[in-house]
Amino acid sequence: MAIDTLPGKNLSEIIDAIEPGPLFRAAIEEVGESVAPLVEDNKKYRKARIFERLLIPDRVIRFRVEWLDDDNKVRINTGWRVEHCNLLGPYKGGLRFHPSVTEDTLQFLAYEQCFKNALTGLPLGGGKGGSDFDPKDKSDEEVMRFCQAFMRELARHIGPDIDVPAGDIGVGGREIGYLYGQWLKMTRRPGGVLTGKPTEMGGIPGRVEATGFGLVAFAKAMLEQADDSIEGKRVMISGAGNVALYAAVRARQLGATVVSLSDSGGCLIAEKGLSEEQIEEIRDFKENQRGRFKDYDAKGVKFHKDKEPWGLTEAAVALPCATQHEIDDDEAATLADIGVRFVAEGANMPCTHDARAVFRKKGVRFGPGKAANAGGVACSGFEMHQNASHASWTKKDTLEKLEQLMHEIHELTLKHAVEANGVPDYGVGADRAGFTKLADAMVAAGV
Ligand code: NDP
Ligand code: 2IT
Repeated sequence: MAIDTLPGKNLSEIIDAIEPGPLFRAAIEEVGESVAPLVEDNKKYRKARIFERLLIPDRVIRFRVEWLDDDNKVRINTGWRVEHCNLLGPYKGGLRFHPSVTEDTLQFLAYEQCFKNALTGLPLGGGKGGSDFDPKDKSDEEVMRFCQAFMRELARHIGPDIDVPAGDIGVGGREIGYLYGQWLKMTRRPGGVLTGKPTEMGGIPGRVEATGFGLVAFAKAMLEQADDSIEGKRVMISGAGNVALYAAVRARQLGATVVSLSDSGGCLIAEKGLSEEQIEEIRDFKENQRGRFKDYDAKGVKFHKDKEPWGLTEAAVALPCATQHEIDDDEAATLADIGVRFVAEGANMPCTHDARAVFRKKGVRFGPGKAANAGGVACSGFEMHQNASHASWTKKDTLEKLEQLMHEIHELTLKHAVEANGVPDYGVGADRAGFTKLADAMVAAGV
């Protein structure tokens, strides 16, 4: 069904009309519920059909990526870049390399990114890209050849003022280095075309820490808003990648007890908390040795094969930092039962719609990824600024600015939140604050 046959129909009929995949549907239904009253009350938004127009990406680029493996065999993957909306600035968002990636995954991520980027107040549009390539079982040389092949096609679509990719699952400093190296060979144009670059190549100091540190700053603000403090709290974290590891570092720095981490093979539970030395050791194990938790052994730490941390110990704060839909309604109820009062999403959409409903019902404060994990892309915005102005930021500059910005995002989200069961619904707050910025820009830009 074409969306244009439905002017004036309700939001769910509009959503059905674009026939979204399951993840994209989950993301747009969530936003739809939050912003429906804003759209109802605003004649300009309805006349300009803002909600409908924001559902459809500006364009989706799909391409073949062909490369040679270490046995000189031809390998083929699919690559995508979803350029969702550039009303607020160049398309901006990460690249994900994971075998589970489909167009649906990237459409949901690109849509979410537009709202997140709007919340930062920086001139950033929204996009996302990636591939079904799995870097996990590949040699360094294979990863390099894949990244070079991926960039051979991507290069014609991106640029520092057009579309600026960065990292996400499976894309860290190593991959960004190879992608940027290939861009340089093809274009001779150093600068802000990618963010998360190695610091020797124009990357900003502090980008590695930014998402995890920003997440903990947001969680800290949520606790303070409730007249509480993160100090001394038991914090449960899932994932052991870029976001999770630096969330653990920062939570520990602020005096919290980090009781879990996980990878796709299982989870680590540290009943008495991970020491600072253990967190550093795990960071080296994961970042440099690319180790798996099943092979990690340390005092006071127990590995649970094929398990997620939810329910395996007690905590007051949960920071899901692995991937989408890792917490469903049953797991949300378990979290509430073991005493979790605060959930802040480090990953994008790790909690299902039903999980969020459970948190709302049980009065658990919930910080949505759009707001809580915006520190990563905000820091990417700083990197674009650094590159465009040929400047050199220090890590201190970055982390101070990040802290301030996360505080502002918390305030903005809170301002637009409604109350549910006596606690602020930050989910609604983030959707409404982001939507208002995008909608006002779309009205101003005309049709
Ligand atoms: P990484 O690739 O660095 O780490 C991902 C971690 O999550 C790994 O420990 C991985 O385990 C685990 N994981 C990934 N997929 C699955 C899965 N299907 N099942 C179980 N575990 C899984 O990614 P990031 O830390 O960068 O990203 C994590 C989340 O944070 C994503 O949702 C991403 O979109 C979001 N995010 C990232 C930002 C960034 O700046 N990097 C910014 C904002 C949000 P394993 O190694 O076993 O696969
Ligand atoms: O989901 C995200 O915000 C990211 N993966 C970071 C995007 C970016 O452009 O830094």
